[in-house]
Amino acid sequence: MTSTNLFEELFFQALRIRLVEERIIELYPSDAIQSPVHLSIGQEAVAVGACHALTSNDLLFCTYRSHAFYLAKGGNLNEMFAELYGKVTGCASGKAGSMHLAAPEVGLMGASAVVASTIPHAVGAALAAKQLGKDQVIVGVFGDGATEEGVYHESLNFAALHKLPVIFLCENNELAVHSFRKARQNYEIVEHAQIYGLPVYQITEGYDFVKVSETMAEVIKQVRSGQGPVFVEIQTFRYKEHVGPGEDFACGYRNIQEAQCWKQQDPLNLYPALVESFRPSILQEIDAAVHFAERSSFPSIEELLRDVV
Ligand SMILES: Cc1ncc(C[n+]2csc(CCOP(=O)(O)OP(=O)(O)O)c2C)c(N)n1
Ligand SMILES: [Mg+2]
Repeated sequence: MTSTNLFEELFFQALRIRLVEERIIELYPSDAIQSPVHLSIGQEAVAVGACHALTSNDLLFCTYRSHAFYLAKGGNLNEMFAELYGKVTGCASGKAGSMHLAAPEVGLMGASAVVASTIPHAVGAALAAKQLGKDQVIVGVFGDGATEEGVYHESLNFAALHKLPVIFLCENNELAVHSFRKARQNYEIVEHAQIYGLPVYQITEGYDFVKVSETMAEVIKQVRSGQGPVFVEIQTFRYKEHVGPGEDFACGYRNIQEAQCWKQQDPLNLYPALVESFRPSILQEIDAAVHFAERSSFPSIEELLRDVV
């Protein structure tokens, strides 16, 4: 594939995620969506670049902000909208909602509302992959806030000690809800990760999906060859409020200029002709997925305890 084709392919994926989330914003006031939503608008390039270099055999564990990763890993769009609507045809039969999407058939093993809680799951899966001799790379995705949790540190240490095939992927948007990283952390994320003996990569241009994908391809190759875990920090920017469909610049904790700076570098804003060429087919797909969710049924009472252990 030429680099132009790679750019267009990743652009398409990133635009698809953005248009899906913009549809969620449009639908939200109707109350048809039955769960809180943590949108990834502004952060799409991380998911798109990271997933491009993975195979469907590779596993991914992520956070409540996971629409982008679900779609980039190949999760079914109809099942995603149905899940948001709380319908039985959803990817978790309508019982999980936006914060707990999963598509194990394509390697998206789960997401969780509890900060940092899927990091040890990724490490456990990596331990299993190593012990069973599987040719599998596992990725654990988390935010900058998760690096303050004890289980994060235990996970890095264990993975490094046992040379597990896991990538720790930190989506650093510098925020945990309304609190800036500098007000919470007396360490630099990659410097601290190095203490555990992990090789680290840092990408400051987190809007550049080609750069993310090329770096991740190199990292994945390294991990697949059995050299042990790697840590990747990607700087990114959340355009919307922490949770919900709106913006929060009026709250006063951050300023809109910073967002404007990031938006000026965002490829989805820089190539309007490409957006227009891809938009009709994506909107058609989204219309069909929303229609699928609308005409699906809510789960019956018998469904309540199915798959619950
Ligand atoms: C263990 C735990 N503590 C606190 C919370 C409340 N909480 C929800 S999201 C969040 C911020 C997490 O920030 P970060 O990890 O950077 O992810 P981001 O939302 O920026 O993607 C917090 C503190 C929680 N869900 N779980
Ligand atoms: Mg954050």
